[in-house]
Amino acid sequence: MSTNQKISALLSHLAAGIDLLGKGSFRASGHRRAARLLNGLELDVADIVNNHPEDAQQRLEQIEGIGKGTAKRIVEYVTTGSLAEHQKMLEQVPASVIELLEIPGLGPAAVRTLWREMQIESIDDLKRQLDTDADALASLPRLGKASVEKIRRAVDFRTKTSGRIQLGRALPFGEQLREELREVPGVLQVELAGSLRRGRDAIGDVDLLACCADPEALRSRFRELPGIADLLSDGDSKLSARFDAPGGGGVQVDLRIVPRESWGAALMYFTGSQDHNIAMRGRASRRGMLLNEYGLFERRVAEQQGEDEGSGGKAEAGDLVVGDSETAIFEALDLEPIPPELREEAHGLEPVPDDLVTLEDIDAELHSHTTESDGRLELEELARHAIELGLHTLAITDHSQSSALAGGLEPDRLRRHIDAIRELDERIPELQLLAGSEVDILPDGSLDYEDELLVQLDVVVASPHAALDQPPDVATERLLAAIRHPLVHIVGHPTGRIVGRRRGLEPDMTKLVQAAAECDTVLEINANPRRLDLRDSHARAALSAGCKLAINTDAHSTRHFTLLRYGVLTARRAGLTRKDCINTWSPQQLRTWLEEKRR
Ligand code: DGT
Ligand code: CA
Ligand code: CA
Ligand code: ZN
Repeated sequence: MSTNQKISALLSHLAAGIDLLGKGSFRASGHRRAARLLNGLELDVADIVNNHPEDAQQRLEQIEGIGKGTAKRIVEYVTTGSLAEHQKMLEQVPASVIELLEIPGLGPAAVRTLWREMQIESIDDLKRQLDTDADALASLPRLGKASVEKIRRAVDFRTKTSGRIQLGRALPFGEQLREELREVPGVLQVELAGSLRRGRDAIGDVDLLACCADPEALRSRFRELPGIADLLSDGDSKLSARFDAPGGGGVQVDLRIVPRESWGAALMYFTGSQDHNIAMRGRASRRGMLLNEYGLFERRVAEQQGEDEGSGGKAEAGDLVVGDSETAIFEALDLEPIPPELREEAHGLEPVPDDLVTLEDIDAELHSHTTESDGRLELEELARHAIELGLHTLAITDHSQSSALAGGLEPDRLRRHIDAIRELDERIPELQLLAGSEVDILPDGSLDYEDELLVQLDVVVASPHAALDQPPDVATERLLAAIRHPLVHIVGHPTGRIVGRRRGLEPDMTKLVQAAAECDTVLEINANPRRLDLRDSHARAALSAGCKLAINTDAHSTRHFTLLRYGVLTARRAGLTRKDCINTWSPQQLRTWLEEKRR
C-alpha cells in the first residue's frame, strides 16, 4: 500500500469509529471525503512531506480538496507513522466493532445498537448470537426477520472465506518480502510459491521458497522483515511467522529453504496445487520414476514385487534424474511446462494452448470512468494516460442514471458526453476512443437507458449494481435479458461479487454462458482484485461454451490500470487464449465486431 492509501484507510477507519460513537457525523464525512481524495490522488503525499519538511503543510493545503486539518494529519502520519486521533478513537471503539460494518446490511446505527445494547463486539459475537438466539436480534429496532436472515448469510459467507486474503493485497505484499530476501548476501533464488504463485483470487498464506549459500543470513533477515508480528516456527529449513496483513488482520508467511539441487522440484511441490502434485506424481510413477520435493528420481521397486505399478511394491528413490529446474522436470515427463496458473485440478495435465493470454497481449481497455460519473480523471487525462500505457483503444463507459451515488448520467448529459468523446477522438489519432456507457442492468433485467440512446453508443457494457442478493432464478433471468439484449456488447462484472466480502448473484452459469455464446455477447473478467468477476471457474465454463471474454480494469484512476495483471492471472487460470480475449484484437477487428454484433 502506498502512503496515500494507508492514510486513506486510516481516515476511513477513523470516520467509521466516529459514526459508531454517534457524535460528529459532520467530522466523519469530512474524513471520508479526504480518504476518497487521497485514494485517488496521483501525487504521493509522502514525497511532499519528505522533500519539503519546512513547508509541507502549506504545500499540501494547495492541493484541491485538502484542508488544514487533513494536511496536518498527513504530516503527522508521514513523520510519526500514526495518527493520535485514530489511536484515541480506538480506545473508545474496539476495532472488532468497526469490523461489523463490513457485514452487508449492518449500518452504523444497527452496529451501535448491537454493541451498546447486546454487547456484541465482533463478528464472532454476532455469529454466536445468530446461532443461539436470532429472534432477539430480529426484535431490535431497525432489524427485523428479513434483515437478520440477510446478515446470517453474510456472516456465513465470511466465516467460510475468513482468514483468506484478496490476491490484490497478498501479491504486492509477497513480492515485497521476496525483494527484501533477494537482497540477502549469498542468495541464489527466492520465489513465491503456493496459491499466490498460482494467482488464486484469495490466498490462505504466503509461501516463499529460497535457496542461499548462507542460510543463516536468510533466516536472520526473515526474522527482521518489516511487519513481522510473531515468529511461529524457526527451523533450519522452514520458518513461519505471522505478519500484520496489509489492510488489517494477520497473515501467515512460510519460508522454506531448500538445497540448490532440489530447487526445481521444491518449487514445483510447494507451488501445488495439491491436485496437480498428485497428478504429476502419478505420471512419474507410470513412467517408472518417483517425484517428490527433492527431485525426480529413477524408481527402484523392492525386487520381490512385480513390475506392475501400484502393485503395492514399496518404491524407493534411485538415481536423481533432475531436481534443479522445474522446466526440466516437466520435460523429463514429456510435458510442456504448465504455467502455475493452470496447475489446478480443472486443467489436469492437458496441453497448454500456446497463445494463452499474457499481460503484454492486452492493447484495449473497454471499461473506464471519468469525472463525468465517479472516476478521478477528466476525459482527456484518461485518454492521455491510456496512450502512455500504449493502448490503442479506450472505451469511456461512465455510469448510467440509476447509479445516482456514482454520478450516473441522465440521458441529456450522456448525449453531451458522447459528443465530447467523439470530439476528443478526432483530435487524438493515436487512440481509438469509444463512446460507451456502463449501463445498469436493473433488477428486472431491463436496461437503464432507452434503446434510442443506447444505439448511439459505440459500446455498451451492461452491469448489475443493485439488488445483488436476488434469488438465483431471478438473477438468471435478469442476466439472460441483458445478454440477449441486441444492443449490449459486454456484460460487466456479471455476478457483482466482492472477493471474501459479498457473495453476489448466483445465476445458473450454464444457461448464461450458452446464451452469451449464441448471442455473441462478451462476458467480462473485471480485473479489479476486489471483484475478479467472472471468477476463474466461471470464465472456464464460458470458454468451454464458446464465449469470448473481455479483461477490463474498470479504471476510475490511473492506479486502476495497474490492476490488469489480476484479471490476466484469472483469465489464464481459465485457459483464455489471445483470440478469445477481445482486448487483444486490433482496432479494426474491434470496431468491426462492435458494429456487426448489432446487425
Ligand atoms: P492456500 O495457502 O490455502 O491458499 O493454498 P496453497 O495451495 O498455497 O496451500 P499450502 O500453503 O497449504 O501449501 C502450498 C503447496 O504445498 C500446496 O499447493 C501443495 C503443497 N503441499 C502442501 N502440503 C501438501 C500435501 O500434504 N500433499 C501434497 N501433494 N502437496 C502439498
Ligand atoms: Ca499458501
Ligand atoms: Ca503455506
Ligand atoms: Zn465500471
